[in-house]
Amino acid sequence: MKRKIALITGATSGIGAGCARRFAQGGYDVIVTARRNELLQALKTELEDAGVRVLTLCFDVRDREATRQAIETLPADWQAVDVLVNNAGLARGLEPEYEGSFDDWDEMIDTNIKGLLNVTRFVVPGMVQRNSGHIINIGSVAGDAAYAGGNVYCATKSAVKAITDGLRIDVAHTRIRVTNLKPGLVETNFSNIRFHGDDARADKVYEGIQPLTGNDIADVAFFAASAPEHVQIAEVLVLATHQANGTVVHREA
Ligand code: NDP
Ligand code: 8X3
Repeated sequence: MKRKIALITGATSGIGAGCARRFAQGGYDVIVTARRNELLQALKTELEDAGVRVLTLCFDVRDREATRQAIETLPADWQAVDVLVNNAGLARGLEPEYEGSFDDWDEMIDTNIKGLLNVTRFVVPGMVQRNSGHIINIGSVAGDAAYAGGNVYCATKSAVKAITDGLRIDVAHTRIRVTNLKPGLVETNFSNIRFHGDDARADKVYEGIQPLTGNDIADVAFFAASAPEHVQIAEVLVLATHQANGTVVHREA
């Protein structure tokens, strides 16, 4: 039987790296993408040592032409992507909207919205042609409601919800499934990036609570992909046990 192929964006860290490992462990060949090639190569070596077929694609999802080039020139035996995990993304800053950085806003909008759309636009036509596939977009609890300082990041994740719902409508006549997977607090490089390398501030985000891990989210993504073909897990919110929503977190002293 032909092995399935999963393409995971943002696979050099956190949730994306977890997904690469989980799908690989679950019998998929994996296409791993991100901008940091040395980390992609290390992941490739690790997974290949475990007997997995791996293809690396180094590109920035904000660069539409590079994205097109990477996906349209996939080797023939890698073209039939079964699962796309649109994970590459980031938050920048936590300032009030009236003091936000234009550069931070552009980076979030260009990556989380336009980048996700770029990858979708080049991968999904093949799925439609094959009448088969699964797109798992990594949204967020932040897309459910704004929180203090979340403004533009929350807006990008609300956009992921609308884009995911829209795609699900547009492929309803096919066998393609579309999932919005919305994590809460996951300890990855997310907060280090959000606070521009202020690691002490990043650590505080996860103080007093056991956060989720990238592997926890990967397990849910793999579960959604493994559901029977007639079952479409359309949306799933995954929170740490002591997190109730985007603003209510119980922290132990
Ligand atoms: P990490 O910072 O650990 O990982 C982000 C990944 O995205 C990296 O592999 C990075 O790779 C990649 N990436 C970022 N920008 C680009 C780009 N322009 N082009 C290609 N790849 C890019 O964070 P997480 O794992 O936490 O984040 C993954 C996703 O999960 C994001 O969409 C985030 O919004 C979402 N999320 C995270 C939560 C959390 O609490 N951590 C909660 C809810 C959602 P590289 O730098 O090598 O390009
Ligand atoms: C990441 C979760 O709550 O830090 O999307 O925005 S949160």
